[in-house]
Amino acid sequence: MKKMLALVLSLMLVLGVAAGASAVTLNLSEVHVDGYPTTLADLEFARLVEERTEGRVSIEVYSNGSLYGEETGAIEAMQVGDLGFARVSASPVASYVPALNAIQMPYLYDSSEHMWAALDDPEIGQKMLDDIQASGSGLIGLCYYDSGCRSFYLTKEVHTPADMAGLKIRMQNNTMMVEMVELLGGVGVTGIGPNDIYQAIMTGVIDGAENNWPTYESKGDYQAATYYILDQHTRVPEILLASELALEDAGVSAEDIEIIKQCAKETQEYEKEQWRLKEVASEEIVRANGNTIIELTAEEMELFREAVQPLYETYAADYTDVIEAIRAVGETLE
Ligand code: BDP
Repeated sequence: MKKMLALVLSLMLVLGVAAGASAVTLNLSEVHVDGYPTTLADLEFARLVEERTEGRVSIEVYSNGSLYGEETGAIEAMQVGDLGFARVSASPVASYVPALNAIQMPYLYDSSEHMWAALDDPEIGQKMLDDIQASGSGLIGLCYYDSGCRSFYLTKEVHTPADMAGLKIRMQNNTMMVEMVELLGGVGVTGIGPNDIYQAIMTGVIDGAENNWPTYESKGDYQAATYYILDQHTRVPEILLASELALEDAGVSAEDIEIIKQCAKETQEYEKEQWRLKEVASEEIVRANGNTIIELTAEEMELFREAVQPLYETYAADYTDVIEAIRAVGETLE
């Protein structure tokens, strides 16, 4: 009888330990295709988290917008705890955390090095990541990824803002970005997810959109809008986000949240390397397709730059300290 009791007790203990250490699986939403730099980084993040938490936290990556075709949907799902993670552009996140506009103002950075020097700065980019959570958004900013420069791609040849008059252009869900295109003479259209842009151009709902070389190429949009106008209006970093509520509901410990943050940071350099390779490869594909790539003259570029300056008054007036700090970082690089 005693033996029996001991057996039952030890069985309960084993089961109890197993239950206490039970693994949780959380989903990660990604709009890009498999093999895209951010998707590769998501997978690397998932691999590291699984390894470092010794299986306590597993992350399932859903690419190509298969969970949420629009990033605002993913962000809102994270706010209510329905989704664990998402890799999104900083642009739609600014609709929930307006301070984020300060790191994606048009013509703010002189180069990729400039942007990274600002994002890596503890007082600028890292503070901004912390502010995402501190703002009460319910989101945890984990790290940034590279996304190059965004330029317009259209069904029509454009060299100046005047040429853009009346063109309907798909923009990300961010009112500043919509106003930007309006200051340039176009009409901003939102609510179209990255997988639906091709069709919207083909059916004449829009005359084009704007993005970096890899998205223009990998979504196939380069086959619908063949003029790529290198006005390079913004550098918008990508952000890997976690949901405070989803982590809490899943019972992820504070120690494991620290591990998750650390793993995310470690994937940043990996994504940047993948980005460098993909940017070149995508440009080659688009050029080989015979698309018209429009390099603007210095004067034409200046027209774009000047037209969007009012946004600094409307959207960055509360964050002049951040803008000045970013500019100061740029000066140290010159
Ligand atoms: C790409 C970003 C992606 C955005 C997309 C867009 O990587 O996160 O969803 O732009 O324009 O560059 O919606």
